[in-house]
Amino acid sequence: MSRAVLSIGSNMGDRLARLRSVVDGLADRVVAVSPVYSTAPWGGVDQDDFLNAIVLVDDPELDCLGWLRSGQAFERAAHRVREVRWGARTLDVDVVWCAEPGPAGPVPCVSADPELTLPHPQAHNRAFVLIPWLDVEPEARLTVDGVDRPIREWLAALDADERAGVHRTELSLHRTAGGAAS
Ligand code: PH2
Ligand code: MG
Ligand code: MG
Repeated sequence: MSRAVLSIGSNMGDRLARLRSVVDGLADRVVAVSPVYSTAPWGGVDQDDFLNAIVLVDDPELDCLGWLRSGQAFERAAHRVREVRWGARTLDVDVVWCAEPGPAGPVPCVSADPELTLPHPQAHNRAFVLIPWLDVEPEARLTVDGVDRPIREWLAALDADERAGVHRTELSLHRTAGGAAS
């Protein structure tokens, strides 16, 4: 069993369809999906606004690296090319947090591997991650440089400007009984 928090984002082409491709592809592994947010670009690159959401997932077969590989497969299917750091992209699937089972409950993965750094090293700086994450997991906590805090506190510590760039939309990624997103 491994449980993960995935941040999904798109700012090129049919952005909502890109996000839906992930939720549909993850299918029964999806535990919860946040509302969809329209978000100002983070990171200083001049580009179009993103749509962002958070997906909570669970799969007995996948470890944390497995979630990375799964996310990369969705990115390839969206014809993503490696581009400017923090620049425009058809689809980005980031593993924000992941936990594997331990004797006393899930144990968060901590990794400094540049291919998959966990928790995601920028998650606590990104309102476009923290706001939708709070929607689906209000009690979640995140450890940054040895400091463990509820994500609502990491969010409160951000500049008001960061939070002001994140707007909830009426768009939905929820799946219907037939399997398609509504
Ligand atoms: N992703 C980035 C860089 N900047 N800004 C927003 N608002 N949303 C993103 O998903 C995003 C970004 C690179 O991964
Ligand atoms: Mg990213
Ligand atoms: Mg990424």
